[in-house]
Amino acid sequence: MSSRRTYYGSSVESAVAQARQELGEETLLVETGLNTGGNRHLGPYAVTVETDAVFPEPVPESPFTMDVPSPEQSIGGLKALESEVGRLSVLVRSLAAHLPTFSYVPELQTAAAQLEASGLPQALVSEVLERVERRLNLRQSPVQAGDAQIRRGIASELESMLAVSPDPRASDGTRRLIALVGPPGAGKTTTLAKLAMRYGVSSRAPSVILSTDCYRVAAADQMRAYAAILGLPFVLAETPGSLSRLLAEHRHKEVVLIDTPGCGPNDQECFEEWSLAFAAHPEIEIQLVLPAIARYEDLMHAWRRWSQFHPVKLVFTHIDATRFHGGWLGFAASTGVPVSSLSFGQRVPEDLEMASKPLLMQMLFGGAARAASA
Ligand SMILES: Nc1nc2c(ncn2[C@@H]2O[C@H](COP(=O)(O)OP(=O)(O)OP(=O)(O)O)[C@@H](O)[C@H]2O)c(=O)[nH]1
Ligand SMILES: [Mg+2]
Repeated sequence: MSSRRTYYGSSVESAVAQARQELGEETLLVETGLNTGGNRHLGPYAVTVETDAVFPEPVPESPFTMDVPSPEQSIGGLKALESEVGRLSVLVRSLAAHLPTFSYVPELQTAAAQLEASGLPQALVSEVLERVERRLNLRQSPVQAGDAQIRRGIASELESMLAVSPDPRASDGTRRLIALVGPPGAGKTTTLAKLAMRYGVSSRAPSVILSTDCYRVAAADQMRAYAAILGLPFVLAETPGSLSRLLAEHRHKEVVLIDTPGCGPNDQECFEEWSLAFAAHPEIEIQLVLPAIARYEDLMHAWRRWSQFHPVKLVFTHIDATRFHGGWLGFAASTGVPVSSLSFGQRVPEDLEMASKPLLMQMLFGGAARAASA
């Protein structure tokens, strides 16, 4: 049985073409004219054709039509969704990190904001302030604590979480062997030169500077030049295997200072080889050199990587390049590893200070806190 069907278009020709494409060239045109119905959005012209084809019942158009995406579009969409969810979860975490601040007693709220702004991780800020709150009985006491008292409380809690160890450990009673390890550009070579001045030249102890930095072209030249200026002998351990031999050759030196290459994340081989070579010499005190300008999370990341060398002390450099000292202090408190020294600039040897708790607190609060905690 034949039936009639209407097609629409921007012209009669395009409506007919559409009908023929769908129903075949033999389609019989029965009527043409202007589209005056309620579906004018389909085109101003209408053509009606007769056909024997059977059509399913038209499904009413839903006001909530949805395009069905192709598989490629679905994958792209999922990826976009995934990245949006990731972005939102970071945002939520960072917002959540600030929420507990509101539960501090009013006396601690300014201190909380200042400590967080310094880069001290939020968990540590909460821990310190909760301790201060208990110690000063701030929830119950009707007497308001003054700023100086709160600051002293914070300094004293933080000091109890931090360790310092400025003097190198003496193995065999007198010998001091120090190796500086750490990320590229952290300041290992410069710091080693400062230590060489302090422990080698100033103390007049028989000393040697040893470098294992033979990976990059002329890398050891910087250390060699410092050794020449300081008037100390310099030796280069060209392979991890040669470390033991050179240490044996210099066993009568009281001070042995070892510079190492800043193996990056892509130098895994260099990393593995040297960490094994150092593991065979527990008499060497390994100090991890890290830039104070790095964020707490970056320092933690570096710690996970460099702990393969089993560092027993921390040196923070580039202290002069930041005003926010909570990140590295929080890192030192979280790891519990003692801080040995702080580097405040490039000058050898002036810009190195041995670590002390008052100095660390001074960095966090400025001079007033140092006086308060002293
Ligand atoms: N402002 C400032 N610059 C520093 C400090 N310590 C080192 N530097 C500078 O930072 C740069 C890198 O220092 P290096 O001592 O060569 O660092 P490194 O860790 O030996 O670097 P690699 O051997 O390449 O891994 C040099 O220009 C230093 O002068 C510091 O405490 N403050
Ligand atoms: Mg170096």
